[in-house]
Amino acid sequence: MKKIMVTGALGQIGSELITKLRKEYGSENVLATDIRHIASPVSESGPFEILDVTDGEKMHQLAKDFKADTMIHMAALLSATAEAKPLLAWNLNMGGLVNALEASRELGLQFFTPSSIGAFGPSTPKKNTPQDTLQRPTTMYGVNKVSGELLCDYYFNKFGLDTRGVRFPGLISNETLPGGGTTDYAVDIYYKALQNGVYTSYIAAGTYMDMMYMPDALQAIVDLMEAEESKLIHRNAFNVTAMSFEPEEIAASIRKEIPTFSMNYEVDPVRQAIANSWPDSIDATVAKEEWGFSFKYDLDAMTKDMLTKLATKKT
Ligand code: AKB
Repeated sequence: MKKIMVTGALGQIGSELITKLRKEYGSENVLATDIRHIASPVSESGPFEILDVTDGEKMHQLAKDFKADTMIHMAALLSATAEAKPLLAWNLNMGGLVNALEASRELGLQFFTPSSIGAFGPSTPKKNTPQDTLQRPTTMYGVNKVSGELLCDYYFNKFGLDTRGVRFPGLISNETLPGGGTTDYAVDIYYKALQNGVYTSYIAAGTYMDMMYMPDALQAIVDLMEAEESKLIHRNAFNVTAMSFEPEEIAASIRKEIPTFSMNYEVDPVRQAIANSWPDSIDATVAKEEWGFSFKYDLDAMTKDMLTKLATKKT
């Protein structure tokens, strides 16, 4: 049985990932850590420790005491926050990652961390973006993500550490709200559709970005971590995606369930510039070939599930 330590466990991915991992591997085998403690299923359904990921010594000690054999490093600032606080983003995103890699190297842990579509930039081919291509991002988040991809490859090549990772698109979930991302509009829109029947989008019409529903994202993490090592040629930063849409298309999908839903625009120049620098749609063929990546939810299936789950929570 695996013994897994997760950083950033109260974040958007972490909080749902903990629930899934505890179901699959047993509650006592998944240590959730985060910089803050809030009473929630994550902190109450199994072991939980406070951890600031810039504290490398504490990270090492917690992993050692827990007898972890796997590290899933999630703690990071997202793209829009990183753009507002670039130095903090560098220190937290890179400092946290190097500490997690070092603890894993010293203790011989299997390692996972997510990269992002943010690792691409304006000179990257925009459509069907290949796995291996030009990466010259123009955001601090993107700089962090490309550096992180390279660092994970380095730890594998230099030290033989079993590093693995994916490039996540925007993730949509009905549990924990994202914070500080560029793709967050595609989550907010469902909440506002139910609350007011209207949404003001900060992303302009016609702006395509890749997205994925959270259950598919969590399954991708588990599948990649369980994949046979000999089949992995890329190891880190696999392109994964389930759909690509622009604001009008998600609005149309919502209208199939809530015909009176309407949308208007107040474009945020910062997040729009970030979105413009990212691909329209990425190609996940390599992830399919090397470890069988697949997904269940397309846009309409996700919309139906999101609205049903959010409506149930409201009542
Ligand atoms: C963000 O918008 O910053 C994230 C991402 C795509 O990495 N959701």
